[in-house]
Formats: sequence, C-alpha cells, structure tokens
Amino acid sequence: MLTLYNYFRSSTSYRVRIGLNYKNIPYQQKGVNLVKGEQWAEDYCEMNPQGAVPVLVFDDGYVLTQSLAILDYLEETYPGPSLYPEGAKQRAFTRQIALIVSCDVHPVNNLRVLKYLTANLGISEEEKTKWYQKWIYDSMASIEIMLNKSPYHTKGEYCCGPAPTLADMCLIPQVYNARRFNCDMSRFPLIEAVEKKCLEHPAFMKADPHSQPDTPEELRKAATA
Ligand SMILES: N[C@@H](CCC(=O)N[C@@H](CS)C(=O)NCC(=O)O)C(=O)O
Repeated sequence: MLTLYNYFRSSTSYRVRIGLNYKNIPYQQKGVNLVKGEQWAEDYCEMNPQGAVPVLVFDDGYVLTQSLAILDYLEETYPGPSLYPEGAKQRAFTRQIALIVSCDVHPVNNLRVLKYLTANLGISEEEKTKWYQKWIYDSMASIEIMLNKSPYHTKGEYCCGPAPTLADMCLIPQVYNARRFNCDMSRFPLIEAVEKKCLEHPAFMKADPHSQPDTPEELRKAATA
C-alpha cells in the first residue's frame, strides 16, 4: 500500500490526494504537522531534504517528492482516468493553469515564506495577509480571464472540459487556501463555478481537508456543523 505523508490543509498534499482518489489508487496517510515543525524532523528530512509535504512512498521503498512529479508519475504508471484531457492544446491549457498555481502563486505564499516575512522581516500579521491576498488576487484574475477566453472551458464545467484534470487538482486546493486567508473569491465567478463542480466530485470530496485522518477535531466539527 502506498503511504502519503501529508498535512490536512496543505494545498500540495490536497492536490495529490485528489489525484490518487481520482485514479482510484489505494493509499494510507501519515500526518506531518507543519505548524509543529514536523517537516524538519531528521527522519522526515531523510525522505525529503526540502522539509516539505507531500511525500509518497511506494511499496518497493521508492520515495517521491514534489506534488506535480508525483502526479505525473501516477499518470504514467497507473491505469484509470487520465489527469490530462485529450488533445495537445487542451493538455497545454491544463498545464498553463496548473503551473500558474504551482509555480507562480504557491511558492510566494508558502508557510516558510510567510513565516520569514513575520519572524525575520518584522512584517505584521495584517501586512502578511495583504501579501498573501495580493498574489492570490493577481493570479486568480489571470486564471479567470484565461478561462473566459479559452475555447476549452465552459462555465460550470471543469477547467478544461467535461472531466477533472491536473488544472482542477491544483486550482481547487489553492482556492481553499485563499478562502482561509479571507480572499473574496466572488470576484472570480468562473473559478467559483469550477470549484462548485469539482466539490461535487467524489475524488475531491474524499480529499477535503476537513475530513482527513490528521484533521483536528474542532475543524472536523466546524466543517460538518
Ligand atoms: N513545490 C512543492 C512544494 C511543497 C511545499 O512546500 N509544501 C508545503 C505545504 S503546501 C510545505 O510543506 N511547507 C512547509 C514549510 O513551508 O515549512 C510541491 O508541489 O510539492
């Protein structure tokens, strides 16, 4: 059985959970509490010297880090529904969205960056939230325009056609995180419609940060209240 080292509300972990669920690959989870700094434990850094989640460990001991590398490996080695649509242009559009989230937005809003801003550069909590929201709003505005212009997107459907793709698997966890930082997502109606569609899909529902083995009890209750 595969083992996913992850954290319930880490968006990169959430991406991989959705992908595993979507491809119907069984896995067990081990929680790595990022707030407590468990990503920096010596034995964890043996697996991932970057001190980050997710890490996926295979039955033969093969250890893989980086959510997009993990998802692409699953795509290449497991049967089941593809994480990409048919057609080179459609696949390129899928990567375009996935890469905006994973290369342009997530890195500047990562926990270690936010911590550095407050702990080392003396930025206040309020300024930190402004920083977070700035990069979310810029990137979501671009994605909204791209969805609007794309011949491959229909309002109320997934990012790129009638089935979920890597684009949705990156976008939805980032939207989840944006809401945690009080970003006003109603500015982006197409993205909100994609979110609504995705959250009805079992692969996304099962990956919900509020129902993972390491989700704290109080958040579990808040989610179902
Ligand atoms: N590019 C990496 C990023 C991994 C990453 O930084 N994950 C975050 C959680 S979403 C993390 O573990 N942060 C720990 C920290 O910043 O200390 C990926 O896609 O897997």
